[in-house]
Amino acid sequence: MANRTIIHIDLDSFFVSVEQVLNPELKGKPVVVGGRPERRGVVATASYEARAFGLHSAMPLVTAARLCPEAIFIEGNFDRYREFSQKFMAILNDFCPFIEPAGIDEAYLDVTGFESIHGSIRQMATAMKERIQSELGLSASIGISSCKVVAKIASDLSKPDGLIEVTTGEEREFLAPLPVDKLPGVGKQTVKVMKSLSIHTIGSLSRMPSHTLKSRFGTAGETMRRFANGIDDSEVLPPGEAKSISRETTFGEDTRDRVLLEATLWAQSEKVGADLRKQDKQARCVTLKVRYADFSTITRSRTLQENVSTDQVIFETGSKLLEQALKVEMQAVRLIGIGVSHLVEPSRQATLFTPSAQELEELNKTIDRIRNRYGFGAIQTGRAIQLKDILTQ
Ligand code: TTP
Ligand code: MG
Repeated sequence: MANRTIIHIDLDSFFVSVEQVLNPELKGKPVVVGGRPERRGVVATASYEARAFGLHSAMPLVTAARLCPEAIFIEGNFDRYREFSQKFMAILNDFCPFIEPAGIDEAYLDVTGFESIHGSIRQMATAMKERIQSELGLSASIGISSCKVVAKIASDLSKPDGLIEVTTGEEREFLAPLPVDKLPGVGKQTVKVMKSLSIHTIGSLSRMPSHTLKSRFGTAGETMRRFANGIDDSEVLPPGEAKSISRETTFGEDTRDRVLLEATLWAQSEKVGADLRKQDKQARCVTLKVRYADFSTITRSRTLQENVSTDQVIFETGSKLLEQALKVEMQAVRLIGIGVSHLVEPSRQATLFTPSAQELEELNKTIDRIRNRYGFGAIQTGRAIQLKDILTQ
């Protein structure tokens, strides 16, 4: 996967901080949101002053009151938190549209390439923190890294009001000394099993043989090992949207016929492109999938400089990936597929497009309109003509 820059941002003691903005008398004091301690229930969040007494989220309120009798207990007002959350996300959106909210007070941003706008990603992150502070009165913590998992751990470690940037290539060294429970998904049970294997730090986890982890933790073991090595290819995805659009075709007979492979890819690209435009989306990543005669399957992705929505660019990208894949593998192909992911709102900056790209987009839209009216087969374009009798899906 191409080099990326990811920000993870999380507000500090969110519910309590909102209460402190609404009532400044609460500032600098041990405050708990979750309800009155006489009532059964748990701490939603505690201010950092209260955390110094050992209070934390999910602790029974009675225990919290015993550990910190002077704490101020508040019921909380979820509607207000939601309001602040929406404003927080809107500020992030001003900085970068590639956002994946990961909770009420946290989000991932794919800020790859944004240093040219802000001088550096660190400056961008600092500006974000300043705006959130000045407009909402809240402090945020930020992690910057080449992948989501490391960015998340970095922001967590920087709390409160912090900023940690992990240089690309130094992810492993950054993670190595940390205790394993800093990794997302590693809870108390997992920590116990890891202890029995003498795994205490993320570094020792990263050095464990794959098969040992697989036998103890199943497929989650492999994910943990990759995370421990600072490897996480997962994308920053907007919520509730189709994560990808794809088409694949299994051939009646395994084939090495380049003309057939390319023609199939073209027909698939047209359908993927049409779906993309129907959703009024553009994509940043194109993925080719190839399954060989022996059922081994590869996927190859390319992140593009500019958003795509035309069949031609999807096809050309897929075709280049296919060419590379076929160079290293001599087997016949059983299945081929193409997909787009990292879907975004169309960029309206016409200057980004060369005139020919704009013309292509117009042509694609015209063909879409005809097909919407008369059916997909009403127009056969380019290489797909060779497929009339072959394609079944
Ligand atoms: P978190 O971001 O996990 O916690 P936080 O913002 O209070 O503190 P920090 O990030 O500085 O460590 O959760 C965000 C909000 O979600 C939190 O303010 C309250 C709510 N929450 C609960 O209601 N119950 C919980 O168990 C947790 C963890 C959070
Ligand atoms: Mg938080």
